[in-house]
Amino acid sequence: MHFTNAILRVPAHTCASGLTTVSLGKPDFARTREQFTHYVNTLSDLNLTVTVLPANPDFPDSHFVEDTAVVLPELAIITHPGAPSREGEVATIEPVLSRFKRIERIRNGRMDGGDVLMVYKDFFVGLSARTNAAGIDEFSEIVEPLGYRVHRIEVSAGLHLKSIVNYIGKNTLLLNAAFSKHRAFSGFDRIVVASDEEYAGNTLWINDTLIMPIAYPRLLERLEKHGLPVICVPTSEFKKMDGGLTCLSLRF
Ligand code: CIR
Repeated sequence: MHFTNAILRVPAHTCASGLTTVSLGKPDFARTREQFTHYVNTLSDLNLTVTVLPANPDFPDSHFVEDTAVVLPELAIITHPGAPSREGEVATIEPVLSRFKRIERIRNGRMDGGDVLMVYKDFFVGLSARTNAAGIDEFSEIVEPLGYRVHRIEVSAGLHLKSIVNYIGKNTLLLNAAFSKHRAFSGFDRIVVASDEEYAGNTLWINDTLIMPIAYPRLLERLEKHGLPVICVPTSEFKKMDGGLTCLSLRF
C-alpha cells in the first residue's frame, strides 16, 4: 500500500448546512477553509500529487470526498452514499477518477467510503447507518475476483467504521475499546483509543507517516511510541460536522 495521489474538494460556503450528529456548534467557514488548506499542504508535503476540486455549494458535505468512492490499485468504485442529501455528490467525482482508474459502481445497495478500510488485500467494511448489506454484497462481487477478502463489521455506534477503526502501519490498528477484541481484527496489533479521545482514532496513515488531529495528547504520546513520524493538524471545524481526517481525501 503506497499512495501517490489524493483527490480533495474545497469546502463550500454552505458547509454549515451539512449533516451532523454532534452538538458542537456551527463550523466557521473561514476557519474551515484554513484547516482544509492546512490539510492539503500536509498531503503535498508528503509528496502526494493532490487534485483539488472546486467547491460544490449544492452539496454542503461534498468536501468529505472519501464517502463518494473506494479506490484500489486496479480500479475505482463509485459508491451510492447512504444519506439521500449526499447521493448527487458522486456525479462530479466519477469524471475525475476516470482519469486515473477504470470505474465500477455500487448501484442498488448503499455504501459510504468512510465505512471501507483497506489494509493491503483485506477490506473491512462497516455495516452501518450509511452502508447496507446489499451495498457490501455488490462491493464484494467487484473486489473478490481481484483477490481481496471482504470482512463485514457491524457498526452500531459512530458514523462510519473509520470513525472508529483505522490502519496505522506496522500491522497495527487504532480502534476503540468496543472493537479491540473483535475477531476480524485478531491478526493485528491494536492500540486502543480512550473514549474521551475517540475522535482522534480517525488518524490518517500516509506511507508510514501518521496525520492526527491536534489536541489529543494521550494518543499523541502513544502514537509517538509506535515509531512512525506523527503530524498534528487542526480539525475543529470538521469535527463539528462529524468529519475526520480520512474523510477529506481519496488516496491512491
Ligand atoms: C456526513 O454526515 O455525511 C458528513 N457530515 C460527515 C462525513 C464524514 N465522512 C467520513 O468520515 N468518511
